[in-house]
Amino acid sequence: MNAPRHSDSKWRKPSEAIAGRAPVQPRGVMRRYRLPGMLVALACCLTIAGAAVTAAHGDRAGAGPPASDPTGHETHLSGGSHQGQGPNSPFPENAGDPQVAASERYALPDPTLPQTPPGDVKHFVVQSFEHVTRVSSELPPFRVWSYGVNGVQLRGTGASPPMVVNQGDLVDITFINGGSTQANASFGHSLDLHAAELPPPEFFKTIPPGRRIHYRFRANHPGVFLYHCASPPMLLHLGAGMVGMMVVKPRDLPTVDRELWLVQQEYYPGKPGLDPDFTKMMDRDPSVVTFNGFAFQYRDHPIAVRVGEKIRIYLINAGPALSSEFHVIGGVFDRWNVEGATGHDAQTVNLGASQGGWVDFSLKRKGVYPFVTHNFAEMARGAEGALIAGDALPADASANK
Ligand SMILES: [Cu+2]
Repeated sequence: MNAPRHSDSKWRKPSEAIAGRAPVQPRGVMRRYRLPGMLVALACCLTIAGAAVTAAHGDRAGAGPPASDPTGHETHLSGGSHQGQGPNSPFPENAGDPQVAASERYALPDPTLPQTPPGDVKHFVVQSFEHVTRVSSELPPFRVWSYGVNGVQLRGTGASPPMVVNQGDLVDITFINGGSTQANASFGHSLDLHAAELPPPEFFKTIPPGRRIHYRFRANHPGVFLYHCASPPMLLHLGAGMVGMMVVKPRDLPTVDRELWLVQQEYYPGKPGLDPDFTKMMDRDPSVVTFNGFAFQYRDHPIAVRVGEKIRIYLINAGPALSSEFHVIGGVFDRWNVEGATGHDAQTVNLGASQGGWVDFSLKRKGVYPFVTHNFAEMARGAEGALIAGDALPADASANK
């Protein structure tokens, strides 16, 4: 790399970049996707694919085992994938045209950790989909592969939603590879849950577009676990975006005032509108590194918190290649947990690819507190956000001044 890939605006001090920006209030509503009542049975051939991806992956559609495998609980959703060509398709015929490909609108992911679902059994329907989106305001849109969870898709970014359960819960997973026109799945995909103690060939296997697999597991171990596609080559599927976070809350976890989630994730854009660049993945050379699927989004829209409140951020470094050194500028972590190890009074937690944990802290004065990976090459590629602390200043906060 001979020169920064982003404009000079990305090289400002964090405080300069944030000044004057409106904070984001955590929201409860994300962009939602409605599963059609009737799935279309169409056989289509995909003719557009990134050359590098095709070379790396081989057969695009139809890869994987046949339907109705009794051990894997797999069933067929009538008809398989449909490579959408209609007016709502994010992948039209002229997919190489950035103006057309930009049709998926950006929507800021809510950084508030979702509630644990009610009931004794935690049900999650996880659906893969492939879409053309931006992951940075400064780069053209390209084709990202993502997951939706229980109908929530974070379209307009490259992020996939978190899942949250409690230690000891029975977790019921239905993974659907595409299964609708809008999901637009064309590759074989899979779902590998690091929290699930199951034999991978049976449960994390690749299924073709339009198929589903169902299984249950007991979430015995607390932690922040990666989920990802395990279809070969895994580097391609993870590098294309197929990663997310499952939080398994420990039984004795102290309560806090605010819980947030951040997934650090790399992107390797290819040509506009087309699949990502596998060569860049092999070279471990991402163009973009994000928190929650879009470069600098929480720097441009800082997350509003209250001075003095107890904040917990659940973290995972999805990689697939690089490490994360998570740090809140102007803050010190009172406690942290990474991969079962715990500590206190820390400035930075280090996360290798696939590792996760959480940090507990509070902010002592009003103001803006950037959070970054302290590997500044990755920060400069987009892994930078901010908290903005204000309101309800506790009476004793002056003790810290
Ligand atoms: Cu995949």
